[in-house]
Amino acid sequence: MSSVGVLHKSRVSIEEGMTVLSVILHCDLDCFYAQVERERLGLPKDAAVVVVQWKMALAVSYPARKFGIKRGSNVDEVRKLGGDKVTIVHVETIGGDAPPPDLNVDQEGTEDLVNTQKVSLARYRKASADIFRAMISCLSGYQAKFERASIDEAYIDVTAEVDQRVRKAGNELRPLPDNTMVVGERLDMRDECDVRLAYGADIATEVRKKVLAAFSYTVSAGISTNKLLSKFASAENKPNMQTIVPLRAVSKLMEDVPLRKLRGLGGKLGKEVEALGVSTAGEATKLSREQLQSKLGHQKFAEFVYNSVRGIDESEVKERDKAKSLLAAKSFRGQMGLSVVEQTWLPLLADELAERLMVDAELNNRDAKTLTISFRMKSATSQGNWTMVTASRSAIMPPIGAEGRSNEILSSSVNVLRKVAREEKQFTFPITFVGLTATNFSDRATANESISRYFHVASDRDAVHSSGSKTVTDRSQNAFQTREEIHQRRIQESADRALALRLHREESIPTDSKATRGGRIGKKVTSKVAKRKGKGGVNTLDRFVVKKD
Ligand code: DCP
Ligand code: CA
Ligand code: CA
Repeated sequence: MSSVGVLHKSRVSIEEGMTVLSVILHCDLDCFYAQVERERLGLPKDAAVVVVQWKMALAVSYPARKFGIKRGSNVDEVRKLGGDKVTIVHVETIGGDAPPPDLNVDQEGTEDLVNTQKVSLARYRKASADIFRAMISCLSGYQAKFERASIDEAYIDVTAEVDQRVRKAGNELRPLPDNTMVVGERLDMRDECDVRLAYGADIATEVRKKVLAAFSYTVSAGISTNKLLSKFASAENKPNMQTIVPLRAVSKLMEDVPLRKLRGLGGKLGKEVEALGVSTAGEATKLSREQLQSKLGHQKFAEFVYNSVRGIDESEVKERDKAKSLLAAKSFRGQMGLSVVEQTWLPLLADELAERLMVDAELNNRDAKTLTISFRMKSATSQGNWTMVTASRSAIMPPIGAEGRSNEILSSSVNVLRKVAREEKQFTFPITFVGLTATNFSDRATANESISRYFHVASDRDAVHSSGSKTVTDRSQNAFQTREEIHQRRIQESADRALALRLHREESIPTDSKATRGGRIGKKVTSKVAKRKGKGGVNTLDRFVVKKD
C-alpha cells in the first residue's frame, strides 16, 4: 500500500543505525466539564449531567447522551429529553450584582445575565492542570515526551520508552490491557509495529488508571504511530476506552473516514476541501497536490491535506505542559457601548487576566511579555452595509513586579480602545466582543529582564526597534539574502504560522466567546510588525490589524 510505504518514512532513529516506528498516545478526557461538575457536586459516576452556558449545553455526560442530549442542545430541550433524571449545571460566572445562574439555570432573567456577567472556566482549568500533573508524574522515570494540546487533551510520545521495553522483553505474547480496541484485524505479535503499539497500550492504560485513581475522571486514549492517527483513535470508542490503530489498518481505515474527523480538518480548511466535492479522506486521496493547491492557495495547506488524508503526519510531539496563551474575554449578545466596555468589562477582564497570570507564574515560574487587546465590532462598508470586523493590537505586558498590575493592564487596554475609536473612524463601536490575551511567555529568570525592558521602552517610545535578539539575528542574516528570497521566506513563514494557528484552533477548546458566537471570534491572524508608536502610554508593538469576515 502506497500510504503505508510513505508512513514508514516517519521512522525515527533511536540508536546508531537502528530505526524504529514512533508510538504516539493521545489522551482525551471524556465529557470533560461534565465530569468535573459531577465530582464537584458529589454525584454518582453514572449521573446524567449537562453543563450549560447561557442555556446552551457545552458538555454532556455519557449517561445524559442516552436521552439524546447533545452539545449545543438548548436547556429546554435538555429538560424535555431528560426530565428530572438530568442534573443541569451552569458554568461558573463572575461579575455583575445579580446572583449567578449556577444550578438554577431556569431562573428569571438568566438571559439578561449574558450582558452583565461572564463565564469563568477556572474550575476546568484547575482540574486540567491537576490531571496533566498526574499524567506527567505517572510518566516519571519513563522516556516520554508530553504535549498539552488543549484543556482536556495531550499527546505523549512514548517511542523511546517502548524501544526500551522491546529491547528488554521482546515481543513476548501477552494479553492487551482491558478496555482496549483495535481498528481492523487483531494485533499480530509477529509484526514489529503491532508489538510496539501493544507496549504503547500498556503505558496508555497506566496513565488512564492514574487519573481515574486520583480524581475519578475517565480518559479515552488513542495509540498509533503519529499524532493524526492517535487523535483519531482516541475518539473512536468513548468513553473510558483506548483504541489502537495499527499501521496495517490505515489505508483501509482512511477510505471511509469523514474528512472532518481528522486533526486540522474539523474547521474551515476541511470545509474548503469538501468544496472540491469530497467528504471522506479516501475520496480526497483522488485529489492531486496541484488541485489542492489551486483550491487552498498555499502549498503548505495542500501538502498538509495531501498527507493527512493518507494518515501521514510527521509533526513532532512538542515538550509542553502549559498553555501557550491566557485569554480573558467576553462576548455580548447584541452590542455593548464603548463606555460600558471601558468602565465595566475591561476592569473585570484586566483583573481576571492579572489573577490568572499570578497563578500561572507561581505554578509554572514564567511570565508573559505580550498583551494583546482584541475587539469585534460593527463597521460600515463602502456600499453602506454593515460588516463585523475584528481588530487587535499588541502591547508590552506590564511586568509582574509592577505595582497594581491589573491597573496597568487596564490602562493599557483603555488606551488602545480609545486610540482605536479615535483613529479608525469607520468603526461605529458598539462592540460585540472584547478580549485580553497574554502570550510570549518566558521563564521568570528572564522575565526580570523584561521589567527593565519595559521601563527602558517607556522612556524611548518613538524608537523603531526589533523586539529581542532573535529579530536582530534574523536581520543580520538578511544582509546575505536577496529581496526576492526575503519575500519568499516571509510568505513561507506566514503560511507556517497560519497552519500552526489552524491546528491550534482545532485542538484547543473555544473560549467562552467562541462557544456562544459560533466559534467565529478569534479567527484572525495578527501580523507582527516591529513598529512602536506608543502614544498615550501604549507601547504598541504590532501594527493595528483589521480583518473583515
Ligand atoms: N467545550 C466548549 N465548547 C465547545 C467544545 C468544547 O465549551 N464548542 C468544552 C466543554 C467540553 C470540553 O471543552 O467538556 C472538552 O471538549 P471536547 O470536545 O473534548 O468534548 P467533551 O470532553 O465534552 O466530550 P468527549 O467525551 O466527546 O471528548
Ligand atoms: Ca474530551
Ligand atoms: Ca478534547
